[in-house]
Amino acid sequence: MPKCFISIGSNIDKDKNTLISLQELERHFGELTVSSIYETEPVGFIGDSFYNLVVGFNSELSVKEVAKQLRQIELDNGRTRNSQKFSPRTLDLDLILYNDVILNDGRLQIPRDEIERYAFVLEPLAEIAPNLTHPTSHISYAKLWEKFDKTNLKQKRVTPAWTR
Ligand code: PH2
Ligand code: MG
Repeated sequence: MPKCFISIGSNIDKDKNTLISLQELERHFGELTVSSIYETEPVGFIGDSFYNLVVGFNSELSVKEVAKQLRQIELDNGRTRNSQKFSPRTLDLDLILYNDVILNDGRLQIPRDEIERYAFVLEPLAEIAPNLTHPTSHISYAKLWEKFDKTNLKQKRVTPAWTR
């Protein structure tokens, strides 16, 4: 079964929205592999800190169907489609990997370039899938994270009360 990885981000009501996103993802897709939660400084704008994490699951659904369900979960949880990429968000669910599929059709980009660009995606991904290799660079996520420039890194693992 194809293996999917989703990057989760929230910086509005982040405790509530992160918890709901995990419940909803499990309801839609079944058993999840869940990374630690990272509290991260917003990248690209000034504002409240985010919770970021990555989850993995197996699904028989197509790439497009998975992406569609993610959009629906976002909308159900108060996400308004703001054209601004760098703005606060209640819940952002990005399909970052679908097996080794490489796709770029203007709407969907897989693998998302954010994997290699942003610590808030790469560190949680490397935590749950260290030995998996990136579909185009063929480098493992553990290695990519090891090589990542961590100067000025502004994120830390946290354990919100609802995870305990
Ligand atoms: N998402 C963005 C822009 N900036 N910064 C952090 N820390 N975490 C995010 O998830 C994030 C961001 C666009 O989706
Ligand atoms: Mg995003």
